[in-house]
Parts: sequence; structure tokens; C-alpha cells
Amino acid sequence: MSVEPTTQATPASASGIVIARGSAPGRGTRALLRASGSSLARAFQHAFVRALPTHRCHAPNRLKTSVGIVPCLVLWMPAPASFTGEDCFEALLPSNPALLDAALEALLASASKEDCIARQAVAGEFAMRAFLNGRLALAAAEALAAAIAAADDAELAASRMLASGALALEATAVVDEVTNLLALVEAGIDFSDVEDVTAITPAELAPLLRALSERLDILAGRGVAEDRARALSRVTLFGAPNSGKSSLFNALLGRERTVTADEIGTTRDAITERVVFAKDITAELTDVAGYTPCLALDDSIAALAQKRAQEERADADLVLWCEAVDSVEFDRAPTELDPARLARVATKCDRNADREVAADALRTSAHSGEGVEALKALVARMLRRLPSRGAALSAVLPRQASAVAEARGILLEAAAAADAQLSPRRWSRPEETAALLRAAVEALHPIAGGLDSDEVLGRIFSRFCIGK
Ligand SMILES: Nc1nc2c(ncn2[C@@H]2O[C@H](COP(=O)(O)OP(=O)(O)OP(=O)(O)O)[C@@H](O)[C@H]2O)c(=O)[nH]1
Ligand SMILES: [Mg+2]
Repeated sequence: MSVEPTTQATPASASGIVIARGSAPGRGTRALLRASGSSLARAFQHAFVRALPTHRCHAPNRLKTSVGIVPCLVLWMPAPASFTGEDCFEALLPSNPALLDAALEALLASASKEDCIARQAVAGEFAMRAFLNGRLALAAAEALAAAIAAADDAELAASRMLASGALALEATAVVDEVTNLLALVEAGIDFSDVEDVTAITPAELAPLLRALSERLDILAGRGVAEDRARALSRVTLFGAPNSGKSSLFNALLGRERTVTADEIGTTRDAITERVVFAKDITAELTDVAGYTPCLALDDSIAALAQKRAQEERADADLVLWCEAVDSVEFDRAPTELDPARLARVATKCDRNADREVAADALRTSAHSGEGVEALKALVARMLRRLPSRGAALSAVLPRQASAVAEARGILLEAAAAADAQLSPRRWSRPEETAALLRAAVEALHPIAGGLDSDEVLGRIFSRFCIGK
């Protein structure tokens, strides 16, 4: 199934008959051909052995193709009770690429004999027709595309947020509030010559705008909120045996969760706990066995612990590479780790306060507490920069995500503009703030209000696969 379209469906192109392969390319048990348009029974009459039915049904038939007669099962859905609102049919055929090509050609040739315009569909064309014929609301169409594109539960949750109308509802609520504030700012412009009339002061407006921008922040992440608990980012402590990983694990956690000892190989299993690294960043922190690269891969407990540690490291969003400052191996970070997902941590710094650490390593001591808070902040910073497991809205609903991000940016700009007035109690340049508020409303319009332009419609439907 081709996800990337070669051409975009547009409202202007929504005429004639379209035919598409509705199944994945390659060999399989069954392949699906779909068609939509008007007068399909007449258009395809030369391609089938039996006449196509007039009522909704499924019936066995045979297709006359250049490679022979091909048995098929036809699902017949006459207009208007079909997905697109037009005559629709789906034919199930034996799955073979050459045979499918021949069947497609036979259908196109039959339509051309009847002087019907027929062609292969481009991506999203069926959904576009369903939308244009009032069979599918735009949000539902987009949610369908998002659901098809969703790679995980979080992205599915985002698509549900669109389908349920929750996204539009919240965007509309923000638009209403911004519009109210705009009216108050404009009242100030209208009465600017009246000394005592200020409907809202710059000092009152700025925090309200910041609160609204936070609401948009939440909106961008809300589709994933319910999934966050399960899909937390994963941070793994990794490093040589005895490098102080478990001690740091306990320090970050704020309690003695795991055993630490001056013995090599104290930790065998992987231990995971949830840690709040910053107000907005909670992640799963895992402590594993010390890294022993040359260990024989047998069934010993040490080898199994090693395997487990490697699996945890490979699965981590972020690896904290721990090196004790007093170790002889100090400063040997493994090169196979991805630098964007690696933070270097110098441990046990209380033991050798004078030893220099690499510029990109953070000095810590689980015993004195040095650097523990700084490490939490560093983890939070790095996780924020990584594509989050929760970035569902932007992954499947880029149009909505960018509208929300744009509106949020404009609201913050408007708050800054309010702060920059000569006096916090009186407007010196209210027009500038009013213009920004108007721009914020406009930015949210595609989610909160209707939308019409062909360009936007094309973009939405191009995200469907061909045959959808
Ligand atoms: N002085 C000092 N000692 C530390 C510090 N962190 C850990 N240690 C000591 O170093 C030894 C090893 O610490 P662990 O935290 O068990 O090290 P580990 O990396 O988990 O070790 P393995 O599980 O064997 O891989 C223990 O005796 C700790 O008390 C520190 O910040 N300062
Ligand atoms: Mg340990």
C-alpha cells in the first residue's frame, strides 16, 4: 500500500470513475480492487462475465482479462448508500500483481468502450469523494487518515481526539477567550482619549494570554495524556561494574531502592522505577548490571545479566554513561552509543574532587548529593529535545499541531507585547497587541472553525493511501 501519494486528490478532480488497488502490493491470498463513480454497472459491463447487480449485495463473478477469465467476489454498493456516496464496488481476486494489472486494464478498457471517463485513483480520492458527497465530515476524514497513519496507541489516541471533536471544542474555547480579550483591548483603543477607561490593562492581559498559551500546550499533548503513563521515556544508567550506577539510581529516586556494594557485579537484574526529572518530565529510570563487553555469552547468571543490560540500553531513549572519577578506565565512553541519546556522568566525585572530567561530563556524587539535581535537569532537557513518545499530535495531525503551535507562539508574543507597554496600567500601543490577538484567532481557525481552501483539502486527503 503506497502511503506517499504521487498526486494529490482535489475537489476539482473528483469526477469520473476512479479505480484503485485496495490491498498491499505483492503476492498473497486475496487482492482487492475498488472503484467509485457513477453508472459503474454500465461502465464495467464488458469486463464481467455476469451483469453487475442493481441492488446492494455480494456476488461471485468473473473478470475477462488479457490473461484469461479470473474468478472474483464482487461487493456491490450502489449510490447513495456507499462509502463515497457514489456507486462503489470492491472485487476480491486471487492476489497476483500481473493478474491485478490485467484486471485493472480490463475495467478501464470497458469504461472507455462506454465513453465513461475512468482512471486510477490517487491517494485519498475515495475519502475526498466521501467528504464532498457529505458522507464523511472533514474531521472524521482527517481522523481516519490519522488512525491509518498511527504508529502506536498514543497516535491513535490523538486521532480519536480529532474524531470525537474534543480538539475542535478546546480550540474553539481558546478562540472564544482570545476574542473576548481582543474586544477588551480594542475597547481601550476606542476610548483611548478618555483618561480613566481601560477595559483591560497590559498587566492584567499578559498572564491571561500566558495561561491560554499553556492551554494550547496541553492541547498539543492531550491525545497522549492517557497513554503517557505507559509510554514514558526510558532512561538507563549504564557503565562499568562498580561505577556507582545503583547509588546514583537511589539518589535520583530519593530512596534506597536497590542494593549497592563495593563488590563488582552487585546488580544482576534490571530494576526500573518512575522518576520525576522536572515538573513536566517523568520518565522510567533503569539500573542494570555493569557493562562487561568481553564476557562469554553462556548461560551463566553474569552473561544473562549482561544480555539484559544490553537490551535495556538498546531500548532506552537516553543512556546515562556512568564513570567513576577514581577508576583507571575513566574517560572511555563507548563509541557505539548515539551522542544525542547519551549523557556522560562522572560519578563518585567526592572521592577525587581534583580530577578533571570531560567538558561534556557532569560531575556527580551519590554520597554528597553533588550534581544530582543538575543531572535531573540535564535529563529533562535532553528528553524534551528528543522526539517524545508522546508527540502524537504532531506525528499524525501535523496540520492541527502546527496551527496550535503557531497560535501558542503568537499568544506568547502578544503577552510580551503587553509587557512592553510603557506603563503596566495603560496602553501605549494597543493596536500591536490587538493585531497579534487577531492573528492567534486566525491561526486556530483551521481547527476551531470551518475550512475551505482546495489547497488545505488536498493536503489532508493526500495523507491517505491510494485506494482509501
Ligand atoms: N565515595 C563514593 N562512593 C560511592 C559513590 N557512589 C557509589 N559509591 C560506592 O561505590 C561502590 C559501588 O557502588 P554501586 O552503586 O553499587 O555501583 P554499581 O555501578 O551499581 O555496581 P554494579 O552493580 O556492580 O555494576 C559502593 O561501595 C558505593 O558505596 C559516591 O558518589 N561516592
Ligand atoms: Mg549496581
